[in-house]
Amino acid sequence: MAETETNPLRRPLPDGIVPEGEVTRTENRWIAIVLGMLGVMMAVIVVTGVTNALHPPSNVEIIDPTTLHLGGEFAESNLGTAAEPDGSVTVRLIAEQYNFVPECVRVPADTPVKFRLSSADVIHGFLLVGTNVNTMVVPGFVAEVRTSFNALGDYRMPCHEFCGVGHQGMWAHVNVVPKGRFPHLSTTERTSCVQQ
Ligand SMILES: [Cu+2]
Repeated sequence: MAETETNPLRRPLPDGIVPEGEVTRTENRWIAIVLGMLGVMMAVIVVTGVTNALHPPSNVEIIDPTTLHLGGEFAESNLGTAAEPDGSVTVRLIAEQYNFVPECVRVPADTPVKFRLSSADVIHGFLLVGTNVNTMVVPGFVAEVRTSFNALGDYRMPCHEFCGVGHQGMWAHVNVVPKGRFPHLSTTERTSCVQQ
């Protein structure tokens, strides 16, 4: 004789109620699947890290974030907009908690613009609304983005990677002026629109 028939406490479950044993089995199955997915993701992070296969989203160009300000391309006197011999301009910026240096850059309209950025501390983001410019700024790497502006005016430039408690205040501007109003710069001169 079956146990269920002799045990008065074992009454058949009402319709729609799943037996407890089956619930436990289903939960255990899901726990195993989730742990497996976590394991795969951890393995991908560790393997790509150990084999140096983690790539920042732009060009792979490394730089020492602890000595950015001491000399070389990202020294303070070299930041801002520089004119290139071919008529294009290069804008160099440092992203740091919680601002961009310089916080306002001026560029001519209808001209190829190359942005080069690096971070002095943590990961920041660089986004120009309404353009193709959208990149992460990862410490240890130079982020490079090329664009050109055909509409004049001020483009707001928010940091779009959460970088700490002051993140929401991390904004800068790109000021696009007509070609004729952009100053003629020698090879060593830099310009910005930061008010002194
Ligand atoms: Cu930031």
